[in-house]
Amino acid sequence: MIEKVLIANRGEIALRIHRACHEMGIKTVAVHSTADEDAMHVRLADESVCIGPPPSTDSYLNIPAIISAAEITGADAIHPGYGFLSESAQFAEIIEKHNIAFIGPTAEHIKLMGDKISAKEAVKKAGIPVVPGSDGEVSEFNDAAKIANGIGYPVIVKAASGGGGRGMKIVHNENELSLAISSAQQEAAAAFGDGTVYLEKFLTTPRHIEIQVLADTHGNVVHLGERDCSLQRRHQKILEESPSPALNSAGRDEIGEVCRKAIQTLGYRGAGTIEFLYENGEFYFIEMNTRLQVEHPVTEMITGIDLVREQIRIADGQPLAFKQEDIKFSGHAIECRINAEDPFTFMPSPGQVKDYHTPGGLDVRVDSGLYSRYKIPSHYDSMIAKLIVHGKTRNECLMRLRRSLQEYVIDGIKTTIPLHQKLIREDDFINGDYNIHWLEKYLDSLTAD
Ligand code: MV4
Repeated sequence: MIEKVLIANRGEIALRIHRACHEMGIKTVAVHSTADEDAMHVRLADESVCIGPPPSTDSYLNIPAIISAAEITGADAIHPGYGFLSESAQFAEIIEKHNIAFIGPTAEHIKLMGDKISAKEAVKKAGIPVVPGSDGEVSEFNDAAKIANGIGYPVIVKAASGGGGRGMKIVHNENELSLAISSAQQEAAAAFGDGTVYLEKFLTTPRHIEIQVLADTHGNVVHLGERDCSLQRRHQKILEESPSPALNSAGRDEIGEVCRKAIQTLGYRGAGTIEFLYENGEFYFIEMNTRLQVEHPVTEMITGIDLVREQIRIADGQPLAFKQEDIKFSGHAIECRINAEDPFTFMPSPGQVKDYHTPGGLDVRVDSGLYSRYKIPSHYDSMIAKLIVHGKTRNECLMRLRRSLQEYVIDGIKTTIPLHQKLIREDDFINGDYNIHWLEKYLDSLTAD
């Protein structure tokens, strides 16, 4: 039985995990850097341990310090949240060697999905549609040219150890191919210590749609529908929604069932997200995330399922409490990520919060560690809050979101709230008519005049 969970994270996600634990009667241990002594996640937890100085490499990424904190406090499980050590196979392995439960998948599955080539090969074998491209690594120009001719230009060169948009090169014709491969290889070797690259057909105007799955240790797997995460800037998501405006319930059931079966075949455990590009009615796998994601609340709002509670139950060896047919998708949910940044230049704006007032009312959720007079440290990610709103229809959700964004007061710093207020009034957004390039074009158009 899991009785005490160490939360190896900070900010809103640390609070989110704490809340699930306390509802389950589980004690929590917060870890924190010296910059986070006054953070809400430290105040809420039953116990807290300082694990190092402000830079995350010395604190939130410091595996020995975190393991020591778990041993000292007698925690029987560790939840990594997202970011930081959440996709470190080494962290998962060390935790389990210390007889502590890792609230996440096995180290083997983290490793498998961390390498984009082995991930693609594994999910393809398990029946998931992938982007046409090379079968594995490309190194020889002649092989690459043959593959590119076969699939047709444009193609994209990606780093096997990349992901999240790092180390990619778009190639429009054969003349550009050789240089793209060698520079991608060099950049990947420098950035990830692995110069392996592969080739894919470049999809020009896709949406980014991802499927949430949950798998227990008894072979039961469910999918929890999709999230549309197409609205992003420089690979940072800004707003996410579910259902996707591009999908109907038959389309959802179809791709969801493909994912459910594949995850079962792979023997995966825990929460996971299968990321697709979606273009002309077709899904193309790109990556799998082996962790809880920032945008998980939109799925919780339309399914009523507490994803963190399920993660903990799975780590505790319990079977899923529901079957696929028990899962009902209800209404529409949208999440706005609120960053301590200038809303239009995205320059970071850390500092002290003055007046603070959160929106409320029916179907309005705020996940945040903010409070009045809190000093936002400059050492970490600029996301300071998530506003998640639900409605019976997309239109009702939008009405409620407009109202909630108006109510939200975060004085003393710049935030991305004004961007959201403007964005959700755009016709293309209201019509659900957007793809992965829409937001950057929109932002360009704002600064052009
Ligand atoms: C692509 C693509 C087009 N075609 N792959 C960017 C992040 C990484 N997860 C994969 N990415 C892309 N892969 C093929 N074959 C376009 C992108 C991409 C993108 C994907 C999702 C969300 C936003 C994006 C923004 C630019 C490019």
